[in-house]
Amino acid sequence: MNKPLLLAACITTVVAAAPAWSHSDSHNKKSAKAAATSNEEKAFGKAGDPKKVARTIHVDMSDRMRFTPAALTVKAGETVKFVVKNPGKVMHEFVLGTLPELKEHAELMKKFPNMEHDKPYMAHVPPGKTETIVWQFTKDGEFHFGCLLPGHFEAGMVGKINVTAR
Ligand SMILES: [Cu+2]
Repeated sequence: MNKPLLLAACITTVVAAAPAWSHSDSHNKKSAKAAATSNEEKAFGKAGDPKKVARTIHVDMSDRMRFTPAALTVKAGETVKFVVKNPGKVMHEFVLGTLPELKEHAELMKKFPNMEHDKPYMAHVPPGKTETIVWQFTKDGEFHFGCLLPGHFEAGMVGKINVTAR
């Protein structure tokens, strides 16, 4: 067997393993976002219709590894527009999820800090910028949001969302 073929096989294995973590299955940001917007429902909801936004919530991120506010309450069924601002000097991100999912992603980000990931429940916000995401919370329960950049989540960059039954 020649070497290039062997190398190609290794790369294929790594790529194939990634979607199980639902993190890096995007080679192209635009197509990944469009595909995800169309359907994918998660335990904590689904991509929201911008025309049905019932509430806008502003969230600030800081280099002290905190979100403000760090606790939110929304109603099941509600479509929320998150306006996520990063007034700091380093990159931050706002990723919605269940606590176990966020922990898994944070671990994965430590191993692959440059992994590409883009989903409708994530906002990557460079210093000085503001990004928005629209999300519909479909079920009641306790969910979270976190910054999964290496070290940030562990430093306390996590918040809680209580979704109440309608
Ligand atoms: Cu951060």
